[in-house]
Amino acid sequence: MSDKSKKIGIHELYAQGKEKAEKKLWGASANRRGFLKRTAVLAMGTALGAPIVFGKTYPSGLIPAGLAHSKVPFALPGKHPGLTILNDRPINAETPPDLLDDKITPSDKLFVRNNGIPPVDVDVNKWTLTIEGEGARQTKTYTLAELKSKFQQHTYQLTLECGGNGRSEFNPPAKGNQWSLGAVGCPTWTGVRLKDVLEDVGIKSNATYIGYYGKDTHISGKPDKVVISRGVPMDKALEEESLIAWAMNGQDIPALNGHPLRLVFGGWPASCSGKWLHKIVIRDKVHDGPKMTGQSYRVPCKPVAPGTKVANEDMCIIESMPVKSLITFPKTGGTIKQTQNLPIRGHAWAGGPAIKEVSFSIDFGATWQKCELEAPANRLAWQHFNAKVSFPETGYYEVWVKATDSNDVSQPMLLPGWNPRGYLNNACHRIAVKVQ
Ligand SMILES: Nc1nc2c(c(=O)[nH]1)N[C@H]1C(S)=C(S)[C@@H](COP(=O)(O)O)O[C@H]1N2
Ligand SMILES: [Mo]
Repeated sequence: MSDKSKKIGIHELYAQGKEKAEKKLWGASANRRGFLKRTAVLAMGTALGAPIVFGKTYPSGLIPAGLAHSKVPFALPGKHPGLTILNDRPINAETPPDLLDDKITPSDKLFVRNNGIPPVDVDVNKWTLTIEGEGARQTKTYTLAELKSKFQQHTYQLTLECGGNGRSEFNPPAKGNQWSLGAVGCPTWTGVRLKDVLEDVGIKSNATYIGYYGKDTHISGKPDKVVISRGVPMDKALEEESLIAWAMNGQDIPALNGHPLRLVFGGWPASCSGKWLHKIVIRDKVHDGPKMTGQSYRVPCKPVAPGTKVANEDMCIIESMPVKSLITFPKTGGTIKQTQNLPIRGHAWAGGPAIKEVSFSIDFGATWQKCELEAPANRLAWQHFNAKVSFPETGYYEVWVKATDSNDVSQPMLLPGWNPRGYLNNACHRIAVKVQ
């Protein structure tokens, strides 16, 4: 379901073959008794926005009345219809750059990257968070209400970017979701400091890493199979901006983004920020949950030629994300009728350092001019830039934007180092402009 132009009605899709339609929409069809398989019922519940209570006896082939007038692919519940759906099982959707124009990303415009199936039966009154592990002085469980009342609450604007954002440009191509530019966003997050909670439990001197566990379920349908369990080293875990959050932009976190509780580590691969959070382990070694080991979220420790096979032991865990920027206005491909003072704007960020300069080029990187740059709302929030661009005559141009961080590291103009899984593409964003 990657081709958005092929939007058809759900009846039409089912008419072309019920089994095929169910597999396409829900990932599975009938079980031996003619009912819809459990995983498909879960996926259908996500599209409907509520769990199907009597899903056990949902007949295969039946179009849910709640979606009878839908076009497929469906708009994702709680999400802007302009998001580009890359995959629907699990759900992965990115935000086109022009929809990321807000200084604070609205909740319906934050991308979605799911590795499994979100929990459909969330009861906030029963939700708990347990902290345990070799590096914890005790095992302790908090209810959501306890977290909210016991610890001081903090709000930060924090940038989340998937480690694979920009993957679609690598050659030879890397497997995985073919993210282009929009697996990034910067909403505000409210919660408690992870540090305060870990200190309340007690951190032993052997503590090395934290790891998370979420309540999503594996795509295979196996109830005990962990979807993803990643984490961060203790020094990142203990930073002031590292949050256990329950709110995005002052409201409940959207279901697809981890309601009712998630970790948020601004500036690090968003895969560290566990959604539907119910357990944190304090480890005495580097956490080794699913997608923490092997080649996942790792790049070659030393640069390699494109296409090189790299042994696991030569792959290093991605920590903070590199300096990057995005032009959110104007939209690429537009025609303008002015040669003077075209406003451009967007955001720039890096995974730890602040941005100290953003510049633009209209001559393919030969010369650069400075943009105006705003200070971040807080550490690890993206920064806004704007400029007025004048063109010498009518014709085709590309506007390129390049950010430089406080360590004097700049974005590469074109593709950075190839890596087997296609992470960390922080090449300059380019937009096409025709001046008539
Ligand atoms: N429990 C859980 N947490 C998760 C994931 C997941 O699939 N399950 N995906 C991770 C990845 S790879 C990314 S990029 C971010 C995406 O966050 P978002 O969907 O809120 O944008 O969540 C991370 N946390
Ligand atoms: Mo990700």
